[in-house]
Amino acid sequence: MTIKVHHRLLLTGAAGGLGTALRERLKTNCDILRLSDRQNFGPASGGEEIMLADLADAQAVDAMVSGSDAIVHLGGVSVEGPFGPILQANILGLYNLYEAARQHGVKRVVFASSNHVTGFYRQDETITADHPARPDGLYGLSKAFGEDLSRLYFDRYGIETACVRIGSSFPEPKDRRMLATWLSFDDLHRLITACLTTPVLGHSIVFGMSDNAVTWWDNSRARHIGYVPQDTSDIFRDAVYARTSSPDLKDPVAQFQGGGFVVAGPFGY
Ligand code: NAI
Ligand code: 15L
Repeated sequence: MTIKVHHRLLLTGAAGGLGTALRERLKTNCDILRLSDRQNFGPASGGEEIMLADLADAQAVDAMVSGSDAIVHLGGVSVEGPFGPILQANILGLYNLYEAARQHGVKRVVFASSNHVTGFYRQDETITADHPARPDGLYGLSKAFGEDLSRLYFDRYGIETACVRIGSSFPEPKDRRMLATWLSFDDLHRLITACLTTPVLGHSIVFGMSDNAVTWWDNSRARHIGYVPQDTSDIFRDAVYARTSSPDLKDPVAQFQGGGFVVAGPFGY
């Protein structure tokens, strides 16, 4: 299987859960995989280089991006929490990343957005990428900012971006909600590969999910990316039902797509 398209591919957030899962897989997509995070995560192995950088540090981000042909951007705050760190990593950090991309001529970015951009849609609604954002907290709001920022850099400078609204990417679905939102690591890699290789990406929003029977998201606006999931949460359904109780349908956690995120964080619900 030969799928290299880029010479040097930058992966941010490389020390995190998804960065760790993608590290080996993404080596098929490039000659050199440049790994970055703000925390030390050990030495580079074959075909890799490591450049540590805090996303809030414009100079460090500029050096991190320099020489890259494309970026898979996973770095940043990945859960709901106080605004300060979200502001630094997900808002200022994203601006720094796109400014560096513009200055160094990087033309394609895969941005790890989140289902929490639309977390306040209900679990009995099916939405497309055309539905307006309804963030379920400060974290989701920061990802909505990232989607808008990347659109500006496409419209003005032609930098193509796939905003991948990742559902729940873990080894297995942990609860009943994740039967709808689950994205296997292999499907995540398939989706990123499709985003990196499709001839014309433009500025696109795609929901990051496996081929789950229950779903709240319709990817028909993203057919041009060519993502075909091959895994499904359905094989876990009986086990998840056996170990979890029926949801209280009056509970916002069970009503809204964002699940626990709709009540998390500094303000509550
Ligand atoms: P994670 O929290 O395990 O990894 C994030 C990484 O970003 C960490 O290694 C952290 O050190 C780094 N980071 C945080 N602030 C930084 C800063 N200021 N400068 C440089 N690096 C910084 O998160 P995970 O699960 O690996 O997610 C990766 C990305 O995908 C995140 O952007 C997250 O929002 C997004 N995502 C993940 C989902 C999932 O199911 N795992 C679902 C939806 C979105
Ligand atoms: C996210 O955006 C988080 O990064 C991840 O940790 C999960 O909680 C996921 O959403 C989810 O909605 O399950």
